[in-house]
This record gives sequence, structure tokens and C-alpha cells, in this order.
Amino acid sequence: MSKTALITGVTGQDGSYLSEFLLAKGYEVHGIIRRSSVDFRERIAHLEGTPHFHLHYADMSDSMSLVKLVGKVQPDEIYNLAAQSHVQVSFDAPEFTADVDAVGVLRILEAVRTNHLEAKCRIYQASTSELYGKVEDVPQSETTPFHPYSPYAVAKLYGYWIIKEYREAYNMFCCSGILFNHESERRGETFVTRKITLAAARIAQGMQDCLYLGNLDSLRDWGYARDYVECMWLILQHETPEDFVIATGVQHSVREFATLAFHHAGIELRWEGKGIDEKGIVNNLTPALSEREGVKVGDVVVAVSPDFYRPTDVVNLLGDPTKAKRELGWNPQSTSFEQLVELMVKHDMQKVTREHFNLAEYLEKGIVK
Ligand code: NAP
Ligand code: F7E
Repeated sequence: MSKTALITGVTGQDGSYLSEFLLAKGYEVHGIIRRSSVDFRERIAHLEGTPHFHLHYADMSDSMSLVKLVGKVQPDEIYNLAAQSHVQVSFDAPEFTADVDAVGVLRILEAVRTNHLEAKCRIYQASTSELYGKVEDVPQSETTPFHPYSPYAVAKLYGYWIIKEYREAYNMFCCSGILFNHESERRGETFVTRKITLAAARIAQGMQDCLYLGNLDSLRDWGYARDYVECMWLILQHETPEDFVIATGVQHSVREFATLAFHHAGIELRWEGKGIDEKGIVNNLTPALSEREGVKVGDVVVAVSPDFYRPTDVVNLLGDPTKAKRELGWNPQSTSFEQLVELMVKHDMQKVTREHFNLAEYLEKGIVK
């Protein structure tokens, strides 16, 4: 008998990779989508209409929709990935973030209890390294104290504790994966990695002049999202319900990410200045770029804007994945930092080329002026 999984946040970066992963394992996959005036389903468009993939309208802020759906689907496993996931946005929309990211977790747990599925249904909660926030120890493991440092992190901390509470109070199989940053060619375009890889591609192809960033010193443990969804599944297949840190154990700064991304786009950077005055300047170009119109040696292609500073910023995340390696047999290094940056830039170079050709064609046909 194939298993049935319900994924909240199926249209997101992780939801799309997890859907592919579970379908390949023979699961019946159900995903929750929410109503919006323009449906954004680019990441799962290739799965729609396939026999074992089903989409349902519901919303993390609407208990009734979740109770009805859990009753209808009768899932063996729920992957709760839905969230307002942008840390900076959580400062602008803290109440919405709390509703979806904190109370939303409670709604899922109660939907399972209301349908009397406590004994059958295992629940994965998408927890986060942001819980460590203003870090009290480096590297961070399952035993490192939490110090959340944004409305997003505070909301996610509630999610973490309510999962633990239901595990202990009702003997439910529910677990948190404390995932460190994971990126991909499907990453949202306002997260720093994707913002950089897209801008590097646009600057190399003459479609953008300068990239504005916030804190360049911030340190992150960046992994590849496609590798990380396997862990979500492994956590639910574990004998006992436990929480796990999922990370690579390697740390880089935003500046290092940008340097490498521009390198893969054909631009060698040098950095000058400090803080708000720091600039990324073109030091060298590949012969192909030197011969083209556009970016030149000496151009400032990265600058700092205070618009991207946060009221409180998390600056030193480094995960210790020892427990996941030992108990789940997971390899945290299957995709290295260098491979991750390269694959994202390669993808975005092609995306920008396609956009460029579409624009040229539209201009020629008079579709846009
Ligand atoms: P993402 O790309 O931003 O996707 C978030 C998903 O949540 C989207 O499908 C979104 O739907 C959905 N969603 C938001 N509000 C909703 C609501 N009210 N009702 C129903 N669905 C709603 O995030 P991600 O990077 O895949 O991350 C997945 C989860 O892991 C999130 O919970 C995130 O907080 C957590 N996490 C991520 C990372 C990371 O580095 N990526 C690390 C640790 C933890 P729409 O498409 O309609 O917006
Ligand atoms: O920022 C700095 C910024 O927005 C990373 C989410 O998936 O991972 C993600 O949260 C760092 C921060 O991700 C810009 O200040 C500099 O220190 O890419 P980010 P995040 O905040 O780490 C965690 C684990 C999650 O759980 C979240 O859901 O980069 N930074 N300049 C910038 N960040 C952004 N976005 N834009 C900039 O221009």
C-alpha cells in the first residue's frame, strides 16, 4: 500500500522538491494551495495533472479548511512547510507572521486530533536555525539554547514548542527539523543568495548596473534544498519522534557568496571600503565579457543600502549536523557550497538570457515599447 502525504507550502521552494521526492518514492501526494488573484505555481507546474499529485485549497489561517482537508485526505504523514518565511518581512507583518507560522502549527496539530488521527499520522514541522538568533554558542546543535531575534523566529519558536508539547501530552509522532539556510535555483528572489545570483547574471548580460545589499558580514551555513528535503522524510521514518539539526557544518559570509557568484558569471570582484561605504568593484572580466558592451573593469557593481538592514540581524549561524549524520545516515555535504553557487548562477544566466530574448522579440513585434 502506498503512503499518503499532505504537504502545506507545496508551492514553495521546499514543497516543490519534497513533492518530487515523495512521488518518486511512490507516495500519494496532496498539497495545500491558497487562493490569490494570480496563482503562482511555477515550481509545481510540471507536477500538476500527474496521477498521484493532488492540490486542494486551504489556508493556514483557516482552521475549518485544515480540519476538513485532513479528514478528507487521511494522511499518514503531514509536512508542515507553509509559512511567511521571509525574516525581514516579519518585521513589517508581525501579526500575520505569528498567525501563520505559530498558530498555524497548532491548527495542523488540532486538525489531526479532531479527526482522531493521532496514532496514524506523523507530522514534520519546518523549524529553523533562526531559533538560535543572537547566538549563544557556535556551532549550533540540538542542545544549543535558543535566542530568537525577529518576529519570524519568535513565531517559529512557538511552533517548535507546541510540536514538543503535543508529542509529550498526546504521544503524537511529531518532530521539528531545525534546518539551516538551504537554497536552490527555485529559491525566492528576495532571499540574499537568489538576489545575488540573479543580479550577477543580469549585470553580466548588461541588464542591470548595480546590486544593492545589506549586511555583507552576515555568516550563514548554506546547503542545497534538494538535499535537505530527504532529511524531512528521514526524520519521519525514524523509530522515535525526535528533533534534528540539518546543516552542512560549513560557514560563509554574504560577501563570499557574492564574490563566488560574480566569478561564475564571468566577473572578478575586489572589495573596497567599510560598512555602508563598502563597494564591490569589477577587477577583471572574462575575455567574452570584455569584448561586449556593458560592464567594464572599475565599475561598481555591488553597493550597500541601509534599506536591507534589519532592526535585529542574525549574523553567525553554523550548524552541527552530527546527530543527523549518525542517526539518519544523512550526508550533509552531498552538494558543496561551491557547487551550490555554481548551479544557481548557471540557472540564472540561462533565465536572464531567455528574458533578454523574449524582451527583444516583444520589442520587435511591438508587444512592449
Ligand atoms: P517559501 O518558498 O517561502 O514557501 C512558503 C510556502 O508557504 C509557500 O508555498 C506559500 O504559499 C505557503 N504559505 C504561506 N502562507 C500561507 C498560508 N497562510 N496558507 C497556506 N500556505 C501558505 O519557503 P521555503 O524556503 O520553501 O521554506 C519552507 C519552510 O521551511 C517554511 O516554513 C520556512 O519558514 C522553513 N525554513 C526554510 C529555510 C530555508 O532556508 N529555505 C530554513 C529553515 C526553515 P504561496 O506560494 O501561496 O505564497
Ligand atoms: O538573509 C543578509 C541578511 O533573507 C540572509 C529564510 O529561509 O533562512 C532564511 O532566512 C542574511 C541575513 O535569509 C541582504 O541580513 C544582506 O543576515 O537570505 P536571507 P535568512 O534571513 O537567513 C532561515 C533559516 C529561515 O528559516 C528563513 O525562512 O543575508 N542580507 N543583504 C540580506 N538579506 C536579504 N534578504 N536581502 C539583502 O539584500
